[in-house]
Amino acid sequence: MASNKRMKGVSVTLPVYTYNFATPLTGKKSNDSDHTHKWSVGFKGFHGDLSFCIKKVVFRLHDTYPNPVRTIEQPPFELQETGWGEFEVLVKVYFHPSANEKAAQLYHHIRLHPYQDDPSGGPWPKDKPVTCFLYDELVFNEPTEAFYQILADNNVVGSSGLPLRKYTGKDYAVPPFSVQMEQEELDRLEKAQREVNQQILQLRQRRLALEQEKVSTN
Ligand code: SLL
Repeated sequence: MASNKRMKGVSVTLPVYTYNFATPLTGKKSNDSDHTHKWSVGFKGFHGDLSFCIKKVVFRLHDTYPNPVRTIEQPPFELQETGWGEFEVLVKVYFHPSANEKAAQLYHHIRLHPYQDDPSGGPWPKDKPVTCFLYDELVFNEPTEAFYQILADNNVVGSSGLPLRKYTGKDYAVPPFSVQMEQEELDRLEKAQREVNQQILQLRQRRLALEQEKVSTN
């Protein structure tokens, strides 16, 4: 029997990401269009198909678009468009009513330009899609017993769903996030923290030495 009782003190995290891919438009454009790129924007999780808990995703585009509010009701929660400029999309994620959760709001910045050379050296190839991935987490605090069961049945409880190792293949559509990447980031932060602590220590000692010098010359 599905229960709407909330589970006190329980919190479940669902790691997700938003993405966009963009390539320049080639070939003849219609005269009244100033669009330069075709692009897609989307929302995904790391646990495979999320339609077990997500009812629809609404993408709110820049006001220069006709009908800027676009609703996608089934996976892939992805939208294709063309345009000329970069902007922030509001991504509103709606859960099935049985989840008893409010809609979540994420933001994705649509990137059209590479802003860097190709990692292999040389300029960015014209036909290589520009990609932008943003990691996020949906946190369900005190879910209902029924929703918790759905999350558990879909392996969300107790597993981030993130791959262990960094992806080294060539598929541009694969997000870069992994347990390894997270660990490397934590290591970088820890190293930076150690360096800052070391500098603080050195500066304190220097100040002390200067103060003692001042006392002895007075
Ligand atoms: C910019 N702040 O100036 C941004 C706004 C808006 C992009 C970018 C519209 C397409 C259309 C389009 O590409 N808007 O007119 O249908 O770069």
